Amino acid sequence: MGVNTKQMRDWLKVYFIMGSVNCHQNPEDILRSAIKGGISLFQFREKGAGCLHGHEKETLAKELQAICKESNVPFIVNDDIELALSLNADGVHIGQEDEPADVVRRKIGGKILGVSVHNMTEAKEAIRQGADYLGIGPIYPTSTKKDAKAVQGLTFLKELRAADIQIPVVGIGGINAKNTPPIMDAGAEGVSVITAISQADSPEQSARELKEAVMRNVH
Ligand code: FQP
Ligand code: MG
Repeated sequence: MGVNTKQMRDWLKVYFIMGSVNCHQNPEDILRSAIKGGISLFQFREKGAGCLHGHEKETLAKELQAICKESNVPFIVNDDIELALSLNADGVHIGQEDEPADVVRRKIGGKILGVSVHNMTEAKEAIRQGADYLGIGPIYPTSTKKDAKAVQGLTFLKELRAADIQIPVVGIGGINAKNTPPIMDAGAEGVSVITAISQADSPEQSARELKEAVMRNVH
């Protein structure tokens, strides 16, 4: 376990994920607005058709990390453990197709480790291997991730809580302020979004509405 559970639960409330391909405006401006609106955690996910690589990816990561630092919003890197280590990021997020969680845990020491899981076997394994939180989804239909699994709704999240597994969890996939309450009721600590903030007319307002929806339904 890398971080304090109570702190982790708080960070997961409004978890914004983004990379350059998700943005129709300048990514730095979107991140600044999202932070003003109240996001609690940020994941740099530079992935998908037309994404940046190498030096350009690293430069954008550094710029977004600096913006997070100003506001004490932890900066998580998706998939790219080497980048996370070289930037001294606050943590990493990995899925089932990425490096095994126990290997990543050894590489990152006490940094935040998030793992995507889709069933009880994967969840128990991720916990055993040192995950600080789990990402569960897609809760609702999404078109952002081309290789996303079938929509799973809230069934698995409810199953996890019914089994009294209390690791911090964030829902992901097709989430907005309006459809947030059932996710919180099912036992999540918070919600994770890409599109709802990155492509909103006002990322700040969207982040604020997500935060309000989470706070009204926090358990
Ligand atoms: N949950 C979360 C989080 N972040 C993610 N990036 C994913 C799930 C998806 O490896 P993965 O992780 O299955 O796919 P990809 O690397 O394409 O994102 F919990 F943080 F919200
Ligand atoms: Mg991944």
